[in-house]
Amino acid sequence: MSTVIKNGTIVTADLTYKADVKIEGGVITEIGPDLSGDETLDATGCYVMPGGIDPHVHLEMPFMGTYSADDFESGTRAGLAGGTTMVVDFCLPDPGQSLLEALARWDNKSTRANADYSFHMAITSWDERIFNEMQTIVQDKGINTFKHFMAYKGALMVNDDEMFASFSRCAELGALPLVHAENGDVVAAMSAKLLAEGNDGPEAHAYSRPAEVEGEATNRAIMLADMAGVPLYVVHTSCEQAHEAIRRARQKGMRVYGEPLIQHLTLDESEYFDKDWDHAARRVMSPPFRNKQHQDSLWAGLQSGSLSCVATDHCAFTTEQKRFGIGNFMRIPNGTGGLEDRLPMLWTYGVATGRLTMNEFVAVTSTNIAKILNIYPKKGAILVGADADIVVWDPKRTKTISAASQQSAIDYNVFEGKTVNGLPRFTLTRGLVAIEESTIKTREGHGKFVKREPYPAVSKALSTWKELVSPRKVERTGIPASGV
Ligand code: DUC
Ligand code: ZN
Ligand code: ZN
Ligand code: ZN
Repeated sequence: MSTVIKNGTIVTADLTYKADVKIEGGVITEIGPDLSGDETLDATGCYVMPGGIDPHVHLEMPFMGTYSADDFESGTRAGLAGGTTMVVDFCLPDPGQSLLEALARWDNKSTRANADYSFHMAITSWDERIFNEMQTIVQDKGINTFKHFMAYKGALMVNDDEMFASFSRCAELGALPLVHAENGDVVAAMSAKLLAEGNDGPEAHAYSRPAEVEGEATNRAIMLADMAGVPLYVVHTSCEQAHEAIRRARQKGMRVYGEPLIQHLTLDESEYFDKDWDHAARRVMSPPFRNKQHQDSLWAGLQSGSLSCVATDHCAFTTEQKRFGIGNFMRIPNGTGGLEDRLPMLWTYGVATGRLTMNEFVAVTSTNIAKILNIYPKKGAILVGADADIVVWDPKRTKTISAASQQSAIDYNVFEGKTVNGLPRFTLTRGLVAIEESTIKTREGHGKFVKREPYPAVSKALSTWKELVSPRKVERTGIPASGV
């Protein structure tokens, strides 16, 4: 059985050209003029692009006393409906749980996925068992990224010494550390003060997490990564201070990647102020939405290349779940949705406005992250041999975003009422047509775990637990010699 996508214009991160695409056995087998196959998908007037990869989602995640409402089935269905063909979820060990125990739970949860997926492993505590398991995670389990929370004190947060040790371990294993960069001590102090002063509403969440706490933590994480001799990926970069730190590090030759979210690019802090409680609480996430200057900085970063990819941090909670925080903003489950809307919103506010070229759009929604995660060109490419994860993008299709017609399991949408110009005509996951205009044809369980190989390790010799705790001489990389 073969499928041919005919009469479209292929758009990749570096090329735009007219050609048909032939798919057999879930992979691209031919690209060229006048191809034919058993099944034809008409792409007249459309752009044929690598499916989106969302590097940052939380599906059915235990968090703040509840579970995020979209699971791997509804989450990947929402993604496909919006042209996203792969997600990377965060595997989060419970307190005291080993990495491998947590991974077994995530393997179990993900069996219903409609599209391919991978995991980042979170380091939420630090001891010899975790240190040892990191090697198994990288070498046997196909996970080459480790997430560190610098916030959520008393829950997920790791301290600087733990983070530095874990970064050093990443360096020797050929893994990439990720950070949620907010100063958790300061956030905890400011939150307690706001609450004590009677500020219990959702707007206090934004006041408790100003841009400075993110800028400080981003700087700190970059310096620790430099000392450990390892690249760094900063999730949900939302402000100029964090972007500035990333830009400066990159100029010095460090491999530091920044990931703005579609929410921070298109929604601002006015969503929290002078709004009804539900409206504001539904938009409580960390980091919170910022003002226009920060948004401009993020757009500039995507344009200039100092920021690398656009994600969602999709972590959806129902209104009922958000209401756990009535009377205490610290109990409002943090998170917003966006999986279905990331590509249409970025196209509408990025490509249609002239801020991004179509090729840059593909780069920041798919190809860049495929390269960073070491899965290119299996993913993120329209090339012979690549997985047929493809979106046939119709720039003339339009809709007004509404919770009433979304795939996500929650009862509202933070982009409600926004009109998008540009939507999938077809979304294919490894050759399977999962979306045909508004018709959902997803197949539960079709999604497969994507193994990711380690990167070439910076230091070849693996240390023992004892050596890592009292480190040997640190090899610094990425900073040019003086005088350069
Ligand atoms: N931020 C959120 O808003 N939700 C999930 C975790 C996070 O860091
Ligand atoms: Zn985070
Ligand atoms: Zn409202
Ligand atoms: Zn997150």
